[in-house]
Amino acid sequence: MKIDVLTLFPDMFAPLDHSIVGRARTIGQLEVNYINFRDYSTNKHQKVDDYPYGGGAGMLLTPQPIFDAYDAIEKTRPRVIITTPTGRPFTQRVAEEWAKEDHLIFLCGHYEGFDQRIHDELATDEVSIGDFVLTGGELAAMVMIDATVRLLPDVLGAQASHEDDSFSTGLLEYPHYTRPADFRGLKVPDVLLSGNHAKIETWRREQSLLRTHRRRPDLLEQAGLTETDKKFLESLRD
Ligand code: JFE
Repeated sequence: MKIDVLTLFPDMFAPLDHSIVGRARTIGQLEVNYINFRDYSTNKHQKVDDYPYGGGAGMLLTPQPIFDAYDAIEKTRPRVIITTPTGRPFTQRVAEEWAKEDHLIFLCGHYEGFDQRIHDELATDEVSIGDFVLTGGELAAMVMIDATVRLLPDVLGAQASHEDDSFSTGLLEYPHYTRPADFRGLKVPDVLLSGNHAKIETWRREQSLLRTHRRRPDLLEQAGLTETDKKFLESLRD
């Protein structure tokens, strides 16, 4: 996969080098380029922002530097992703779709965002990482890049497969324990030490259901519950 990031702050992406994204690049599954679109400004002071027509607070990113930076990228119909609080929610399903692509372009805004013509002419995907307002698109782009790149073949290596990740099953993951079995009197649940794999599987499923019921009841509607699952959830109400 190739990822091009158009940003005024390429240095903000340094943390990705220390993450799974660094590994993906090392093993040759990923190429990432950071393009500072200020370099494409034809303004004598390299300005990239301007006042909003109609008035109002704040500044907007002006089309020229971004269109020119975009035109300079060699490409055959990549997704062009804008991160914005007004986008549709970024989810695991979106990451799974993007992980199938061979080229992604991220446009990272600042100030109050982009002139609408950038959205209309360049963006294929407008996505939000949550209902809060960041100061710019870089942190949101890093989150999306991390979630997408870890799904590329071989990137997680010997680490766990992502099939049971929370959200892939539609439920939150069950609690995990490792050694010691007793830490300062805090015991690992007996069932996990029992060696009874059928009982362990039932316990894990019920813990997932319990956790999802308590923390994210909205997820239960889409979760594909069995009759046994539904009976267990009913029993929680008594
Ligand atoms: C930008 C800003 C006021 C945007 C209507 C570029 N999930 C998520 N939260 N925040 C962002 C994404 C995000 C992404 C890109 C951004 C915020 N801002 C700040 C300020 C109104 C805005 O959009 C600028």
